[in-house]
Formats: sequence, C-alpha cells, structure tokens
Amino acid sequence: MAFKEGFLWGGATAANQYEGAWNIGNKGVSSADCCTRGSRSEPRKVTYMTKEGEIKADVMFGLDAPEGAQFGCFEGYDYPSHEASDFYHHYKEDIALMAEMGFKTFRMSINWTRIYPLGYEEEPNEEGLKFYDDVFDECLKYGIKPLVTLSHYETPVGLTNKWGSWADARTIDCFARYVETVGNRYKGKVEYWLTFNEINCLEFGGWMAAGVASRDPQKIADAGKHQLLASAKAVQILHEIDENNKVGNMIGYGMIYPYTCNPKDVFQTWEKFKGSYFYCDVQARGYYPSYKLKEYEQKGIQFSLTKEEKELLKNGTVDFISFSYYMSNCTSTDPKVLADQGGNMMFGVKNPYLKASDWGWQIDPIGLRLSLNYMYDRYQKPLMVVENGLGAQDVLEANGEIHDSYRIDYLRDHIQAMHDAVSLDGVELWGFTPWGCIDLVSASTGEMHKRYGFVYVDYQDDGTGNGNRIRKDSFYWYKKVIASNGEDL
Ligand code: BGP
Repeated sequence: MAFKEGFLWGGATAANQYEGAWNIGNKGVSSADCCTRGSRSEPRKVTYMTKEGEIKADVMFGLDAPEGAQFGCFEGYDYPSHEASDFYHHYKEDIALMAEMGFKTFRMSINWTRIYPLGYEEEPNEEGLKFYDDVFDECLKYGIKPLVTLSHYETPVGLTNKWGSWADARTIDCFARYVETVGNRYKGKVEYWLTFNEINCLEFGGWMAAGVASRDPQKIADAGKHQLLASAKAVQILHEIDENNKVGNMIGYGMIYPYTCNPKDVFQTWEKFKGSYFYCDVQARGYYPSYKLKEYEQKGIQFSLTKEEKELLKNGTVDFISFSYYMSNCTSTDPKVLADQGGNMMFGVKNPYLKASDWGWQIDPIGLRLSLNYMYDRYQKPLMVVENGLGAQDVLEANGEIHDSYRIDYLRDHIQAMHDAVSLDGVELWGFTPWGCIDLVSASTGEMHKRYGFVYVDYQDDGTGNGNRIRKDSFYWYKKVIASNGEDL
C-alpha cells in the first residue's frame, strides 16, 4: 500500500469563498468582501472611497490606492463572498456529506474578521469563536480532523484602512494576538494548522494575500517580511500552546518547464521558480536566501533584519510543507514564441503536449509528481497537497444527477501521480485535500459556475438557486478511493 495508514484524505475550502454570512455574528469586513464578481474576460475589482468618490480597481494588476483611501463594500456592487455557499448555515449538512465520503480531514480557514472584526481590537468576538467551536465539534463527531488555515485571503480591511495592513509592522502583533486566541480556544480540537495561504501570491499583487493596496515593490517586500515574521511567530505560539500542534506553511505551486532546451529558456525557468521557493525557503530553513538579498540590492529595495528577527525566523520553521497544485506552464525567451502566444502571460506560454481546462489551466499530473520530488528534495520535510482539482462547468441533469467524469479523470491521474511519488520516489506525504470539495466561489473570477466540488451547491452567478446540496458522480468515486486508501482509482 503506497499511502501510509492514517493518510489524511479530505477536501479544502476557505471561509471567504464558502461561508457567506459576511456581516452576521459581528463579523468585520475582510479584503475578499470588497472584491466584486469578475468573469473569464473581466477581472475582479476592489472597491474603495477616495476624496473624489468611489473607485473600482483591478485586484491583480491595477491597484495603487492613494493615501487615505478607505476600503469597504458599497451599494450596487456584486460581492460574491457575501453569500458564497452559505456554509455558515449549512455546516452540519456539509460536514455530514464529508463524513459520508470518508474524510479524515477537512481543510478550512478561520475568517480572522469573525474573531477580530477590525483586526486590531484587544478583545475577540465571542460569536465568531463560538461558530468555529460548533464547526470543529461537528467535525470531531465524525472523527474528521480540522486542518485550519489562519489567513486565506481574508485580511481585515480595518487594518488596511488604519495603517496599510501588512505593509506596516504593527500588523504582526495583531496577527499574533489572533493566533494566540484561536490556539488557546481550540486546543485539543485542532492539531493541524497552516499559516498563510499561498503566501507567494504576494508576488502577483498585495491585495489577495495581504490586503495591501499597492504594487510598490518596497511595500510588497515589507509585507512579505512582516508575514514571514508573523508566520514564524504563529509556529512558536502554537507549539507553546500545545506540543501536539503541527504547523505548516502553504505555497501556490505550479510546475514550470523551459519551452525549449535553449539554456536561456532553462535559466529563465529557474528564475521563475525562485518566485515560488523564496517564501518556502524562509519558512522551512529559517533564513532569507542569498538570491533574494541580492535581488533586493539590485532593485534598490531597503531590507534588514534585527538580531531578534533573525532568531525568530530560525526558531519558527514549519513542521511540514503544504502547497496547491493545479497546472504546469512553460516559459520562453524567444521573441517569436512570445509574439505568437501573446507574451509570457501570468500563466506562461502554452505547452503543446498538454490539454487545458476551460479556464486555460493546463492539466499535468506528471508535473505534480515532479513538484512533490522538487519540494521533498529541497526541504526534506513532510508534504501535504492541500489544493488540487479541476474547475469546470457542471450540468445538473433533469433527473437531478451530475455526471462529472472529467473531474474523476483529472483527480484519478493526479492521485496516481502522488501514489508514484510516494511508492516509487519515496516522498513523505501526509495528506491530500482537493480544492472546493463542496462547490464554492472562485477566487480568481468570483464566479460560482467554476465548480470543483464532489457536491454541487445550487447557487448560480445571478444570485438564484436554493442552496441545495447534490452529490455528483465524483462523490461516489472519491468515497471508494478513500475507502481503499488510494488503491482503487
Ligand atoms: C488558489 C486559492 C484558492 C482557490 C484556488 C482555485 O489559488 O488558494 O482560494 O480558489 O486557487 O482558484 P480559482 O478559484 O480561481 O479557480
């Protein structure tokens, strides 16, 4: 048997994409709550108020808000995280469905704004704490171990409005207070923790990962430093609270190939990989890698660490490494290839050997086996694949069935790749939590019809739907996979 006994089979979600109830129970406004719905062609926008009035700016590539801008949610815009899949009111039903599939773990995030609505209060919000108590109790009733992300694109906008969120060092203490609160409260209920979801996403823009409304490289470097220090602090706090706590990091990972064997393409591939590795290097090894220090020097970015900060990073390394993996891409230095393909887009140039999802994400299970090997070779720490899956448009048939054979094919091939990495390459893998196990809102587009789940949630992009939960074909398939510990694919 490839996967060890007790392998953590499960599924993954994030509060802002799944919970809904955005302003219920004294919850504050999070960075995700200010993001409008987008589409495949229209990027999501963030809304804020300036002296000139309301502004909507492109989340990923257009956000440089002026001093004093106040972020919030305004009348007349469509904010998908406000309703999402309404897990808040459906948690018992949803966790029962997870139990029926045989889940051993459930990856979810605590929404920081339920616990500290503005982010900087002294006292936590009891209603928020109580909600997660109920959720964890429900999981434990079925023997499902919660795997909790402390920050999944849900920074309190109170912190952005007060001092620019993670670009300011004061946010570290606010986060530490929040971690201490939830660590103490859920001691004995939660053992597996992740600090920041896809922390390296900061490289693409500060809003999603850190509530930073700027593209200034200095601010992004500062926010990265503050989050890395906060991550190390979280590891220390959670270890002090309970020695059984296991704390991991979380990296957005994608395999990157050189488009050709031209050494220039190969070198550029390595350059791009550093974007994924940098944060993981600090969190796993406990110090800033030399290539990053040189990069800061060359770009004129101010950076320094005090003796105490260096100690903190050294003593706050993670127990395990987790990452998301959806696709692979190529990178090219050839102007002709770039011209033909419209440039090295965010996702790179197309690989002629691979098929892609409807959203252009290239499907590559061997890339997952490679990723597991690269990560294990580099860090020699246990791994978890905490996101993977196929975003697709499912069809709810008239008889109430959903035939998602394309999702089964995708997951079968990726589980086989993990199986090979474990049994043939010797990688130490603790668990697998495919993304959006119950349908939820897409992070990149804010749409509901980009679905990942084993369970269909009857909510549509236009706000219609009754929220009913419906088992897809993949539900029965995944149940069988878990029951056979990954042998019967
Ligand atoms: C990751 C995020 C998730 C998630 C997933 C799928 O980057 O951690 O929050 O949503 O990608 O992406 P999307 O929802 O855009 O399809």
